[in-house]
Amino acid sequence: MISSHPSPVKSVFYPLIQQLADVITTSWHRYLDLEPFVLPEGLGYIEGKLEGERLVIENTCYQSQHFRKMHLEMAKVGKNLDILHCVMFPRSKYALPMFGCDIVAGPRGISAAIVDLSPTTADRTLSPQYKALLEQNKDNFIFSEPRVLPEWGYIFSEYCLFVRPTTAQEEALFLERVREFLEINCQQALQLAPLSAEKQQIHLEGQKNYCSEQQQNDKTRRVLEKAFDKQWADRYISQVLFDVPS
Ligand code: BLA
Repeated sequence: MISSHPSPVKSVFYPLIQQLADVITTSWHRYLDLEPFVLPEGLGYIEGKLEGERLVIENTCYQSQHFRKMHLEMAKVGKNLDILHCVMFPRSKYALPMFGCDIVAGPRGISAAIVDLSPTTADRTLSPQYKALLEQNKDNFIFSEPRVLPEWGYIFSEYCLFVRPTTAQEEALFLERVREFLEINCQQALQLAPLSAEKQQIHLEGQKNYCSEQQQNDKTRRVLEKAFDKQWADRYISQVLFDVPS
């Protein structure tokens, strides 16, 4: 069963997920000129149910002068799994990286917390400005359980943080790093001039590659296929989570 409602009752999420969602939307409102972004028909608020596991997805989506789509998704799978997913897709007119964040929380705490500003250039490097800003506080963010990226993780930058936070202190530290990444990305965006058509093509290709590699994440696909079906999961991954820009 799949249904969509115009005005859903808000779910209660794992605390770090709610805090992260607040940090993300606060920074968007603070720095950017937000306009609504309308998701494909019926894919704003979603409920799916299969094998007794209920999946609820709440989407918030904007666009701005610099970003073609800023997507925050909070999902609840059954009673035990809470997910936050966020991507800022830049307009290819600007030499901007992809901001991405994913948190997976279960009854025993968070199993995966990842945040990155991923390059869209042909040589897969961030600009010197981004590097300098990301370098500044890098050494303050040390975690006891770093995680190893999957094979498609080559799309991420050397500043990618992928960890399992083990204490409330580590959760707070992760939140702080996400706040920095967002601030850096929004402030850089506001300073950039549009690119020439030729250079735009490079960043467009970079974004396409990022999206097609992210679409390979089997762990995301499995959760969605279980609650809905294969065809629905495919459509959601390719049109909402990681749509390739035209
Ligand atoms: C991992 N993503 C996961 C996991 C699940 C999901 C269940 C496994 C958790 C674990 O290994 O502990 C599920 N993520 C979802 C679902 C949605 C989602 C269902 O967003 C949406 C409805 N994923 C992203 C983004 C990034 C990302 C933006 O959506 C990075 C910026 C990364 N998620 C990511 C990575 C893993 C992961 C790298 C680990 C994959 C692996 O270990 O193979």
